[in-house]
Amino acid sequence: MTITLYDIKESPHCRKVRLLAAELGIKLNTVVKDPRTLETRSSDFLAKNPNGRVPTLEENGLYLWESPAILKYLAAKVPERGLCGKDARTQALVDQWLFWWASGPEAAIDMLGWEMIIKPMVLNEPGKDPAVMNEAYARINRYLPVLDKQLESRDYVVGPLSVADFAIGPRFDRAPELLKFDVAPYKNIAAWLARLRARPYWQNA
Ligand SMILES: N[C@@H](CCC(=O)N[C@@H](CS)C(=O)NCC(=O)O)C(=O)O
Repeated sequence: MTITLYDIKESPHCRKVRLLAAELGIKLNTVVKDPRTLETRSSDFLAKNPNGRVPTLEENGLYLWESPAILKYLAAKVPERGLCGKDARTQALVDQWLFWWASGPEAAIDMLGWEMIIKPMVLNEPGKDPAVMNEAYARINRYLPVLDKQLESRDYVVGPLSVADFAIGPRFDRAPELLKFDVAPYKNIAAWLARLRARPYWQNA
């Protein structure tokens, strides 16, 4: 059965999905839908995802959106890898970190992305409002010590490799360059990212 990913190369949310598919050896049929040209606002696309956003996954009549849900769906296809957690306890911890990430730090990262990239480069608006950016940086810096502490005694976010690593790790890849924040001071996060980035597909996914 073909799995289609509606995708755009520059989207960090889409990249999470491509990375996990590479890890699991799942072949995706990628179809570019570029929000900048409003391809994601066509009635055809809105029927697949009423939010008009990528990533959106399609398989055999299922349309799935929100990257953490997509990550879990793909991981569930290869149960022997256990990337959703091998037991109820680990599964609950995977979910905890997914929800924490999406509702807290990632929301602040997206706030920065909107202000620093989308407004000035896509919407032709000034953006870069210092008040908004400072609020986002303050939130990020409140959350990163939590992740750093978690990684003090673990190789990956919940211990063994899981979808949580794919939800969180890729968001740091272009952060220094594009969003002007760096995790270098967080030694455990930096070491964990080095482990993820050593995976052979990581740079090109
Ligand atoms: N929470 C969503 C965020 C998806 C998202 O923000 N996608 C962006 C591309 S990175 C998009 O399609 N934006 C177009 C729009 O909002 O109109 C996820 O995790 O999948």
